[in-house]
Amino acid sequence: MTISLPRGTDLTGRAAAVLAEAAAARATVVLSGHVQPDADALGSTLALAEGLRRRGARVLTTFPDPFTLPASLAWLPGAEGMVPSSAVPASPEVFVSLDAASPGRLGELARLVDGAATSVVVDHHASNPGFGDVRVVDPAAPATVVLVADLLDGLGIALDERLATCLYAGLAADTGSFRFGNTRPDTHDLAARLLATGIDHAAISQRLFDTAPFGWLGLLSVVAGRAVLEADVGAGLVWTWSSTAEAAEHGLPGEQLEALVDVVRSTQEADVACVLKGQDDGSWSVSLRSRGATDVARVAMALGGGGHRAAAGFPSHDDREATVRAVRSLLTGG
Ligand SMILES: [Mn+2]
Repeated sequence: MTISLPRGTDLTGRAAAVLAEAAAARATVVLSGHVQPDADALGSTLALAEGLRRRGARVLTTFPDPFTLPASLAWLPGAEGMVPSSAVPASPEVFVSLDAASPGRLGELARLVDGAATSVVVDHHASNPGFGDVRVVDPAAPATVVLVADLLDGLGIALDERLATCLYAGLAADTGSFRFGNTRPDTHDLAARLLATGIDHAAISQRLFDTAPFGWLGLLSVVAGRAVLEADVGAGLVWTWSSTAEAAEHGLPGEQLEALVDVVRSTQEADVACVLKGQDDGSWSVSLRSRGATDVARVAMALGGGGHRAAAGFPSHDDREATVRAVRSLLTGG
């Protein structure tokens, strides 16, 4: 079923109606976030799944392989009930994609976009090309959980502590704890609603952002120590690298590499921060951040990735020097 709507149609309302209808019919709904899900992808998935379950749907939550969650996210309510992609039907009545900027970000689950009778895409990436039958794609939304909160309202689901914990995790993560430019007045309105349910927001933030094994300090010192500043590239570039193997040397899981860019991007002399993260297969996963003057989503998209204006990423199969050269060239070439 493809639903095409004229411009300006209330897409959130339409999507809520489609989901409400599916729930009332006890339909099977499969929900997934992007590969290596972050707090927004996971919080969106778990909150919407719980809402649909309460409305009567048969709900399955999953995410693309590798099917492992970092300790910083595995505690989210409902995460324990997620199933590997191999355990979900290929042709469910409804498939919901959350926080995935493109079908490619769904890995092996991308086939459900066409395999499901109806696919619903909920996302806030500026680079989203538009896919799925029903699209709730709003680049102005600071997080996908904001769109999910609207859907839950549309479904008539009252927010409680369990739902609010999932939503707050995504909201705090994608707004940098309300520090990034994507934070709007209504972002704080939603945060207030979530806090009013009684969630322990300090504990949520500590688990998400301020908890790492002692080995993290050793890894950080090595990676920060080898950072290179190229102040004359574009509005300034600072870059460094690490790898899952190096993280392991410090007794850390690979996901610990994700937090490195948050330290590197504080460099005053560089508008763009770039961290190359070597993967188990020898390829690079590259994180880009802008302090405001550079559209790093444009850079990432040109190199086969995607993201937001101030935070984006791309994969690379080139060597380290060639990968940085490609970034440098896009930053200077305009
Ligand atoms: Mn997001």
